[in-house]
Amino acid sequence: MTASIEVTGIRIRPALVPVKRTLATRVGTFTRAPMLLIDVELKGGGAGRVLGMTFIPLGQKLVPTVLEELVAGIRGRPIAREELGEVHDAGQKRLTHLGHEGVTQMALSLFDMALHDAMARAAGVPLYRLLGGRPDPIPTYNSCGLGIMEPVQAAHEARELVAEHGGFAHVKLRMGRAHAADEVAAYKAVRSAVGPDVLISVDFNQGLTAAAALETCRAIDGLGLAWIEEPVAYDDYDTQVRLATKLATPIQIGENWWSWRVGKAAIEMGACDYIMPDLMRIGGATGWMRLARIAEARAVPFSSHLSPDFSAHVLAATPTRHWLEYMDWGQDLMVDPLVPARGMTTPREAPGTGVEWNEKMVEKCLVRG
Ligand code: SMN
Ligand code: MG
Repeated sequence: MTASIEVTGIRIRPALVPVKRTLATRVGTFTRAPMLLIDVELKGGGAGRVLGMTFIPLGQKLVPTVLEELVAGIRGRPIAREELGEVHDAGQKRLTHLGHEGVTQMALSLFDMALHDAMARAAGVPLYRLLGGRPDPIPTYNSCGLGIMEPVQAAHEARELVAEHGGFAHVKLRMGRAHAADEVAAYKAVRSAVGPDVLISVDFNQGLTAAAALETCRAIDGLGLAWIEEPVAYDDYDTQVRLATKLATPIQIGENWWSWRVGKAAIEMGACDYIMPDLMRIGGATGWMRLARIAEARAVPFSSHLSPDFSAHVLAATPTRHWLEYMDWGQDLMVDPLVPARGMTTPREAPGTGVEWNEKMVEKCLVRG
């Protein structure tokens, strides 16, 4: 597939979008999603588009500065499809003295994602095809709710979530309550609401101390959970190795990996059974695909974190693809966003990711000044 692009500029717009269901987690309570709408502009009129979530509004101010610097580094230079990995690495090198985590890595990841989208559009193919993938339907869980809440509320929300978009067979419950008994009570309420056949995974968002982790995880280990996600601090690998060794329930981590190399090391040390990198932290499509090859060699199930419209394409090219996380935050900013049907998501056939902005909604949510 021959394609090349020449970037002439970038347009970055911050938007704050209300979320339909407030999500309380151990890394914050989300009532609005701070998004960046990114358009990379190409010579000849083409574009690359990506919607990024910066988690907190401060990120909407910091990430664009770095992104603009990265674009300045490639402006006016033709880039071939085969060069995208080198462009990613050269961009990372430019940022070395600021470090390769946090704001810099988020900007680099979005830069890489926008360039991949632009390249696929220039080639006239869907992104999954540029990456060598297949448009098979991807199993999807509904993650648009089930924050830390009382059992009665959780039961109500779980019933709603499994009924959406023709039905889901998997939901994720956030954990991190004060007592293990409260976690079990929340789980039981959700289980009785959704019945025996729906998978339930749980996410601690790093909420447990190393000292408490084994006891709390043991208390939920017999519940038949699909996975236990991020039980402790993301970089506490000793504890994660211990948990993965001692628990029957699979340990799922990865959304806070700031590079594919960290993911590789975590897999090799046995810190997890499943992995779920975030595109915006792992190094965009380049970082994701490097880790996908490592996961293939070691047969590690690979899921996504947020960004469903982009994740569907990279998962379609991931040999050990497992679950797509469906999160609708910010999707109203898009025309015809990618929505699962009966618990499955299929990447679109339009060039790139197929993302186009719903300018009416963008106008309403734009952060000005
Ligand atoms: C999560 C974290 C931050 C924002 C939204 C959701 C959570 C997840 O860790 O995996 O869904
Ligand atoms: Mg998580």
